[in-house]
Amino acid sequence: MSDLLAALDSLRERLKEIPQADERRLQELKTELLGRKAGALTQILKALPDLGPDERKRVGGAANALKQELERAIAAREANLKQGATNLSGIDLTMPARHQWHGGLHLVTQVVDEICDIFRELGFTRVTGPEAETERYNFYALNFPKDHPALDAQDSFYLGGDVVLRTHTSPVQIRTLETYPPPIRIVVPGRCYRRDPFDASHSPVFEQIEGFAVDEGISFVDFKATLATWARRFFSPQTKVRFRPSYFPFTEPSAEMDVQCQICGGSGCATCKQTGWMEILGSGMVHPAVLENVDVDSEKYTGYAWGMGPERIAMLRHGIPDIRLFFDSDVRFLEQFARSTEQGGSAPSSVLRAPSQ
Ligand code: 2NL
Repeated sequence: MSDLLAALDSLRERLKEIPQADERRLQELKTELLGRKAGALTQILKALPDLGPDERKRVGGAANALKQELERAIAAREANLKQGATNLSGIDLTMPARHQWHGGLHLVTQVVDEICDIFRELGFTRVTGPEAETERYNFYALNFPKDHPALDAQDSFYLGGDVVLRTHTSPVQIRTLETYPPPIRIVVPGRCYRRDPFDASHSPVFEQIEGFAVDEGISFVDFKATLATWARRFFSPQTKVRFRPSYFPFTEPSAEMDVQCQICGGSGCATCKQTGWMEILGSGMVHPAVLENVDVDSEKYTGYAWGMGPERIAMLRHGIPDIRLFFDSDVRFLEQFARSTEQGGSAPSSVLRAPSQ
């Protein structure tokens, strides 16, 4: 008999489930507990005739009391659910959902992806590599003389010994040349570090994209045509470009590329300092010494290379006056450029990691 009372006690526990049940669960509970054939309480009531009179009275009384409680709880929940369903008629199901912010890509990230995607169409593979480099990869392989000022701790961040935070992404080109035979066409975006003041036009941490092509028979014509094609796709089809002589240790000859000012169209304004032109990148034909440093035959192979600053390009394109705005994380600034990642903002199409040996 105490078995039956214990069974009633555990059935009483199940009362708690009723107020939480949805419509379907409530029907299941009704059958499980009060079902005419297999209901748990019905089973107990069925056992009553086999008991002695005293026991029958005690168990029967408790069972009937519980049955009433269960029935009341179920009826209350049924009424409750029905009321909820009726209330739904007052709700406008066509009302647009509340706006939700899903985040977006930083303007500099968008510019990097856009630039690399255009070069991808022109046959260039996107490659990345380490930010901590040895002097050999960051300087010597690139034909920097031992006494070049960039090798000074005043100008670069040394991590100890000959390990330095890369000052440009060129080491990735060296690693790629060491690993893959030409023809090579790559674009290399990534963070770089220089001991520069943090002012309106400098940041000690900045993004760079370098590009690099090495093959048989590459000439200055290929280089000009490729970069001019990129500029017209990135800025606008009518954009004019010009090349001015320059100097870098790793290219010969070297050139700066300007594009027509995107703010005034070439007539002269504050952004272009009244010149009508904006300097976009430094470039040149790969110096034969750089190729020889990684055992590429400079008689057989030639190439071109360039380096550009995505922050600077984003600033010129949008008339942003201060590079520090990119690092402040002020949402009022950033959200002006934030295409939601769900509305066409895209991840880079594909990235190859340069092997580290
Ligand atoms: C600039 C100038 C430049 C390169 C980067 C390069 C890399 C190798 C060999 C030859 Cl491995 N050149 N890169 C060439 C010319 C210019 O960057 O003003 N960047 C913002």
